[in-house]
Amino acid sequence: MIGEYITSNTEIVESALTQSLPPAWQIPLPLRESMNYSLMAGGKRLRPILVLAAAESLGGTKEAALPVACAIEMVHTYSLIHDDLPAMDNDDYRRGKLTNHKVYGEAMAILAGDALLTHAFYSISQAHKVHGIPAERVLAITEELSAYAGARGMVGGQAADMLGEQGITKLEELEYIHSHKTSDLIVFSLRAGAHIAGASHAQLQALSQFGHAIGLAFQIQDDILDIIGDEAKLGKPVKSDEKQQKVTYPYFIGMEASEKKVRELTSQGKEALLQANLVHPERLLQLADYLMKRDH
Ligand code: GRG
Repeated sequence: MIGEYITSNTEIVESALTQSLPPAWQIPLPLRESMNYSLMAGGKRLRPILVLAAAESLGGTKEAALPVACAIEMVHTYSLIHDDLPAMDNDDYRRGKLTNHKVYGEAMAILAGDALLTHAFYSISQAHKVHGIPAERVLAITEELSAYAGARGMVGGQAADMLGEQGITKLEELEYIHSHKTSDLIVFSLRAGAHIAGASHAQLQALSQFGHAIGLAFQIQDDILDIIGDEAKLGKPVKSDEKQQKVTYPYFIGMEASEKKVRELTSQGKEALLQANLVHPERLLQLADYLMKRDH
Protein backbone atom coordinates (compact mmCIF):
# COMPACT_ATOMS: atom_id res chain seq x y z
CA MET A 1 0.00 0.00 0.00
CA ILE A 2 1.24 3.48 -0.86
CA GLY A 3 0.04 4.81 2.53
CA GLU A 4 2.41 2.45 4.33
CA TYR A 5 5.24 3.31 1.93
CA ILE A 6 4.75 7.01 2.70
CA THR A 7 4.57 6.43 6.47
CA SER A 8 7.67 4.27 6.65
CA ASN A 9 9.69 6.58 4.39
CA THR A 10 8.55 9.63 6.34
CA GLU A 11 9.96 7.97 9.47
CA ILE A 12 13.25 7.19 7.72
CA VAL A 13 13.57 10.77 6.44
CA GLU A 14 12.64 12.33 9.78
CA SER A 15 15.12 10.20 11.65
CA ALA A 16 17.87 11.23 9.20
CA LEU A 17 16.85 14.89 9.45
CA THR A 18 17.08 14.88 13.26
CA GLN A 19 20.69 13.71 12.90
CA SER A 20 21.56 16.01 10.02
CA LEU A 21 23.24 18.70 12.15
CA PRO A 22 26.01 16.82 13.98
CA PRO A 23 25.80 17.46 17.77
CA ALA A 24 29.60 17.95 17.85
CA TRP A 25 29.45 20.98 15.53
CA GLN A 26 29.78 24.28 17.34
CA ILE A 27 26.65 26.12 16.26
CA PRO A 28 25.14 28.97 18.30
CA LEU A 29 22.24 27.34 20.14
CA PRO A 30 19.44 29.68 18.93
CA LEU A 31 20.54 29.09 15.31
CA ARG A 32 20.59 25.31 15.79
CA GLU A 33 17.15 25.46 17.46
CA SER A 34 15.71 27.72 14.80
CA MET A 35 16.92 25.40 11.99
CA ASN A 36 15.59 22.30 13.74
CA TYR A 37 12.29 23.99 14.64
CA SER A 38 11.26 24.37 10.99
CA LEU A 39 13.01 21.25 9.73
CA MET A 40 11.04 19.12 12.21
CA ALA A 41 7.73 21.03 12.03
CA GLY A 42 5.79 18.22 10.36
CA GLY A 43 5.77 18.74 6.61
CA LYS A 44 4.47 16.06 4.25
CA ARG A 45 8.06 15.14 3.21
CA LEU A 46 6.87 14.80 -0.37
CA ARG A 47 10.14 15.84 -2.00
CA PRO A 48 12.46 13.52 -0.01
CA ILE A 49 10.05 10.62 -0.56
CA LEU A 50 10.24 11.30 -4.31
CA VAL A 51 14.05 11.19 -4.11
CA LEU A 52 13.92 7.78 -2.43
CA ALA A 53 11.25 6.43 -4.78
CA ALA A 54 13.16 7.64 -7.87
CA ALA A 55 16.36 5.97 -6.68
CA GLU A 56 14.46 2.73 -6.00
CA SER A 57 12.69 2.91 -9.36
CA LEU A 58 16.12 2.38 -10.94
CA GLY A 59 17.26 -0.31 -8.55
CA GLY A 60 19.17 2.05 -6.21
CA THR A 61 19.01 1.94 -2.41
CA LYS A 62 17.24 4.29 -0.01
CA GLU A 63 20.34 4.51 2.17
CA ALA A 64 22.48 5.97 -0.59
CA ALA A 65 19.73 8.43 -1.57
CA LEU A 66 19.06 9.62 1.97
CA PRO A 67 21.60 12.49 2.13
CA VAL A 68 20.07 13.97 -1.04
CA ALA A 69 16.54 13.39 0.30
CA CYS A 70 17.49 15.38 3.41
CA ALA A 71 19.09 18.08 1.27
CA ILE A 72 15.94 18.80 -0.71
CA GLU A 73 13.88 19.00 2.48
CA MET A 74 16.40 21.54 3.83
CA VAL A 75 16.02 23.66 0.69
CA HIS A 76 12.22 23.38 0.83
CA THR A 77 12.26 24.35 4.53
CA TYR A 78 14.50 27.38 3.94
CA SER A 79 12.14 28.55 1.19
CA LEU A 80 9.14 28.32 3.52
CA ILE A 81 10.93 30.18 6.35
CA HIS A 82 11.86 33.01 3.99
CA ASP A 83 8.44 32.99 2.30
CA ASP A 84 6.74 33.54 5.68
CA LEU A 85 8.85 36.61 6.58
CA PRO A 86 7.19 40.03 6.89
CA ALA A 87 9.01 41.18 3.71
CA MET A 88 7.33 38.37 1.77
CA ASP A 89 4.02 36.75 2.79
CA ASN A 90 4.10 37.92 6.42
CA ASP A 91 2.52 34.77 7.86
CA ASP A 92 2.22 34.04 11.57
CA TYR A 93 1.42 30.34 11.24
CA ARG A 94 2.61 27.45 9.10
CA ARG A 95 1.49 23.84 9.49
CA GLY A 96 -0.51 24.95 12.54
CA LYS A 97 2.57 26.24 14.36
CA LEU A 98 4.03 29.72 14.79
CA THR A 99 6.29 30.63 11.89
CA ASN A 100 10.04 30.64 12.46
CA HIS A 101 10.39 34.44 12.72
CA LYS A 102 7.52 34.59 15.23
CA VAL A 103 9.48 32.29 17.54
CA TYR A 104 13.12 33.26 16.88
CA GLY A 105 12.84 36.77 15.41
CA GLU A 106 13.33 37.91 11.83
CA ALA A 107 17.12 38.06 11.84
CA MET A 108 17.52 34.52 13.19
CA ALA A 109 14.86 33.20 10.78
CA ILE A 110 16.80 34.66 7.84
CA LEU A 111 20.00 33.06 9.12
CA ALA A 112 18.30 29.70 9.74
CA GLY A 113 17.07 29.74 6.12
CA ASP A 114 20.55 30.68 4.86
CA ALA A 115 22.16 27.93 6.93
CA LEU A 116 19.65 25.28 5.78
CA LEU A 117 20.29 26.16 2.13
CA THR A 118 24.05 25.94 2.65
CA HIS A 119 23.80 22.74 4.68
CA ALA A 120 21.87 21.09 1.84
CA PHE A 121 25.03 21.18 -0.30
CA TYR A 122 27.04 19.66 2.57
CA SER A 123 24.46 16.90 2.86
CA ILE A 124 24.70 16.11 -0.87
CA SER A 125 28.49 15.81 -0.59
CA GLN A 126 27.96 13.00 1.95
CA ALA A 127 26.40 10.81 -0.76
CA HIS A 128 29.96 10.48 -2.10
CA LYS A 129 31.93 10.67 1.13
CA VAL A 130 29.80 8.25 3.17
CA HIS A 131 27.96 6.15 0.59
CA GLY A 132 30.54 6.04 -2.20
CA ILE A 133 28.26 7.38 -4.94
CA PRO A 134 30.60 8.28 -7.84
CA ALA A 135 31.78 11.89 -7.69
CA GLU A 136 30.47 12.73 -11.18
CA ARG A 137 26.90 11.79 -10.18
CA VAL A 138 27.16 13.91 -7.03
CA LEU A 139 28.55 16.77 -9.10
CA ALA A 140 25.53 16.50 -11.46
CA ILE A 141 23.17 16.62 -8.45
CA THR A 142 24.98 19.68 -7.05
CA GLU A 143 24.82 21.51 -10.38
CA GLU A 144 21.12 20.67 -10.78
CA LEU A 145 20.20 21.78 -7.26
CA SER A 146 21.75 25.18 -7.87
CA ALA A 147 19.77 25.45 -11.12
CA TYR A 148 16.37 24.14 -9.94
CA ALA A 149 16.43 25.96 -6.60
CA GLY A 150 18.17 29.17 -7.72
CA ALA A 151 17.56 32.22 -9.88
CA ARG A 152 16.42 30.20 -12.93
CA GLY A 153 14.40 27.86 -10.71
CA MET A 154 12.42 28.26 -7.49
CA VAL A 155 13.83 31.68 -6.51
CA GLY A 156 13.11 32.94 -10.04
CA GLY A 157 9.54 31.63 -9.74
CA GLN A 158 9.11 33.40 -6.42
CA ALA A 159 10.47 36.65 -7.92
CA ALA A 160 8.11 36.36 -10.91
CA ASP A 161 5.21 35.75 -8.52
CA MET A 162 6.13 38.85 -6.49
CA LEU A 163 6.57 41.03 -9.58
CA GLY A 164 3.32 39.82 -11.14
CA GLU A 165 1.23 40.10 -7.98
CA GLN A 166 -0.85 42.96 -9.31
CA GLY A 167 -1.31 41.94 -12.88
CA ILE A 168 -1.21 38.27 -13.93
CA THR A 169 -3.63 38.19 -16.81
CA LYS A 170 -2.60 35.07 -18.72
CA LEU A 171 -2.63 31.41 -17.77
CA GLU A 172 0.87 31.06 -19.30
CA GLU A 173 2.21 33.60 -16.79
CA LEU A 174 0.71 31.59 -13.94
CA GLU A 175 2.13 28.37 -15.40
CA TYR A 176 5.60 29.95 -15.54
CA ILE A 177 5.35 30.79 -11.84
CA HIS A 178 4.05 27.35 -10.87
CA SER A 179 6.59 25.52 -12.96
CA HIS A 180 9.47 27.27 -11.21
CA LYS A 181 8.08 27.87 -7.75
CA THR A 182 6.60 24.41 -7.31
CA SER A 183 7.57 21.95 -10.06
CA ASP A 184 11.30 22.67 -10.15
CA LEU A 185 12.01 21.18 -6.71
CA ILE A 186 9.83 18.20 -7.59
CA VAL A 187 11.68 17.68 -10.88
CA PHE A 188 14.99 18.05 -9.04
CA SER A 189 13.96 15.46 -6.43
CA LEU A 190 13.18 12.87 -9.10
CA ARG A 191 16.32 13.56 -11.15
CA ALA A 192 18.54 13.55 -8.06
CA GLY A 193 17.22 10.17 -6.89
CA ALA A 194 17.74 8.89 -10.42
CA HIS A 195 21.32 10.23 -10.59
CA ILE A 196 22.12 8.37 -7.37
CA ALA A 197 21.12 5.14 -9.11
CA GLY A 198 23.01 5.97 -12.34
CA ALA A 199 20.11 6.90 -14.66
CA SER A 200 20.58 7.36 -18.40
CA HIS A 201 19.92 10.66 -20.16
CA ALA A 202 16.61 9.32 -21.55
CA GLN A 203 15.49 8.18 -18.09
CA LEU A 204 16.34 11.59 -16.62
CA GLN A 205 14.31 13.27 -19.35
CA ALA A 206 11.29 11.05 -18.73
CA LEU A 207 11.51 11.73 -15.00
CA SER A 208 11.67 15.48 -15.70
CA GLN A 209 8.49 15.26 -17.77
CA PHE A 210 6.80 13.23 -15.04
CA GLY A 211 7.94 15.73 -12.38
CA HIS A 212 6.84 18.75 -14.31
CA ALA A 213 3.37 17.31 -14.85
CA ILE A 214 2.79 16.09 -11.29
CA GLY A 215 4.32 19.31 -9.91
CA LEU A 216 1.78 21.42 -11.77
CA ALA A 217 -1.01 19.01 -10.78
CA PHE A 218 0.16 19.29 -7.15
CA GLN A 219 -0.01 23.10 -7.24
CA ILE A 220 -3.46 23.16 -8.88
CA GLN A 221 -4.70 20.63 -6.32
CA ASP A 222 -3.26 22.89 -3.58
CA ASP A 223 -5.25 25.82 -4.95
CA ILE A 224 -8.42 23.70 -5.19
CA LEU A 225 -7.97 22.53 -1.58
CA ASP A 226 -7.46 26.16 -0.50
CA ILE A 227 -10.84 27.11 -1.95
CA ILE A 228 -12.56 24.04 -0.47
CA GLY A 229 -11.01 24.94 2.91
CA ASP A 230 -12.24 28.53 2.66
CA GLU A 231 -15.72 27.31 1.75
CA ALA A 232 -15.76 24.95 4.73
CA LYS A 233 -14.77 27.85 7.03
CA LEU A 234 -17.41 30.16 5.58
CA GLY A 235 -20.06 27.40 5.38
CA LYS A 236 -20.92 28.55 1.83
CA PRO A 237 -19.41 28.64 -1.67
CA VAL A 238 -16.74 31.32 -2.11
CA LYS A 239 -18.10 34.00 -4.46
CA SER A 240 -16.09 34.82 -7.55
CA ASP A 241 -15.23 38.35 -6.34
CA GLU A 242 -13.88 36.90 -3.05
CA LYS A 243 -11.88 34.29 -5.01
CA GLN A 244 -10.38 36.93 -7.24
CA GLN A 245 -7.95 38.10 -4.56
CA LYS A 246 -5.72 35.15 -5.42
CA VAL A 247 -4.87 34.49 -9.04
CA THR A 248 -4.83 30.70 -9.36
CA TYR A 249 -5.80 28.02 -11.85
CA PRO A 250 -9.39 27.80 -10.46
CA TYR A 251 -9.57 31.59 -10.80
CA PHE A 252 -8.79 31.34 -14.53
CA ILE A 253 -10.71 28.22 -15.55
CA GLY A 254 -13.04 27.37 -12.64
CA MET A 255 -13.09 24.48 -10.17
CA GLU A 256 -14.39 21.72 -12.41
CA ALA A 257 -11.94 22.39 -15.23
CA SER A 258 -9.13 22.65 -12.67
CA GLU A 259 -10.02 19.23 -11.25
CA LYS A 260 -10.01 17.83 -14.79
CA LYS A 261 -6.62 19.44 -15.44
CA VAL A 262 -5.19 17.73 -12.33
CA ARG A 263 -6.39 14.36 -13.64
CA GLU A 264 -5.03 15.02 -17.16
CA LEU A 265 -1.62 16.16 -15.94
CA THR A 266 -1.35 13.12 -13.67
CA SER A 267 -2.08 10.71 -16.48
CA GLN A 268 0.30 12.55 -18.87
CA GLY A 269 3.01 12.36 -16.20
CA LYS A 270 2.42 8.64 -15.69
CA GLU A 271 2.58 8.00 -19.44
CA ALA A 272 5.93 9.80 -19.67
CA LEU A 273 7.24 7.75 -16.76
CA LEU A 274 6.25 4.51 -18.43
CA GLN A 275 8.58 5.39 -21.34
CA ALA A 276 11.59 5.41 -19.01
CA ASN A 277 12.30 1.66 -18.79
CA LEU A 278 12.46 1.74 -15.01
CA VAL A 279 12.86 -1.55 -13.16
CA HIS A 280 10.36 -0.45 -10.49
CA PRO A 281 8.08 2.38 -11.63
CA GLU A 282 5.23 1.24 -9.29
CA ARG A 283 5.90 3.50 -6.32
CA LEU A 284 6.25 6.63 -8.45
CA LEU A 285 3.03 5.80 -10.31
CA GLN A 286 1.21 5.25 -7.01
CA LEU A 287 2.61 8.48 -5.57
CA ALA A 288 1.26 10.42 -8.58
CA ASP A 289 -2.22 8.99 -7.96
CA TYR A 290 -1.94 9.61 -4.23
CA LEU A 291 -1.09 13.29 -4.81
CA MET A 292 -3.98 13.69 -7.25
CA LYS A 293 -6.45 12.29 -4.71
CA ARG A 294 -5.06 13.98 -1.59
CA ASP A 295 -7.37 16.12 0.54
CA HIS A 296 -4.73 18.03 2.54
C1 GRG B 1 11.33 32.53 -0.50
C2 GRG B 1 13.09 31.72 -2.09
C3 GRG B 1 11.71 31.66 -1.62
C4 GRG B 1 10.86 30.81 -2.22
C5 GRG B 1 9.52 30.58 -1.74
C6 GRG B 1 8.03 27.54 -1.41
C7 GRG B 1 7.77 28.95 -1.82
C8 GRG B 1 8.80 29.63 -2.63
C9 GRG B 1 6.67 29.60 -1.36
C10 GRG B 1 5.65 29.00 -0.47
C11 GRG B 1 4.29 29.22 -1.01
C12 GRG B 1 3.85 28.23 -2.04
C13 GRG B 1 2.41 28.00 -2.18
C14 GRG B 1 4.72 27.60 -2.80
C15 GRG B 1 4.38 26.62 -3.81
C16 GRG B 1 4.98 25.31 -3.45
C17 GRG B 1 4.19 24.64 -2.37
C18 GRG B 1 2.83 24.11 -2.69
C19 GRG B 1 4.75 24.56 -1.18
C20 GRG B 1 4.16 23.79 -0.07
O1 GRG B 1 4.69 22.50 -0.17
P1 GRG B 1 4.14 21.29 0.68
O2 GRG B 1 2.66 21.23 0.57
O3 GRG B 1 4.51 21.77 2.15
O4 GRG B 1 4.92 20.08 0.32
P2 GRG B 1 4.75 20.91 3.48
O5 GRG B 1 4.27 21.82 4.57
O6 GRG B 1 3.95 19.64 3.41
O7 GRG B 1 6.21 20.66 3.53
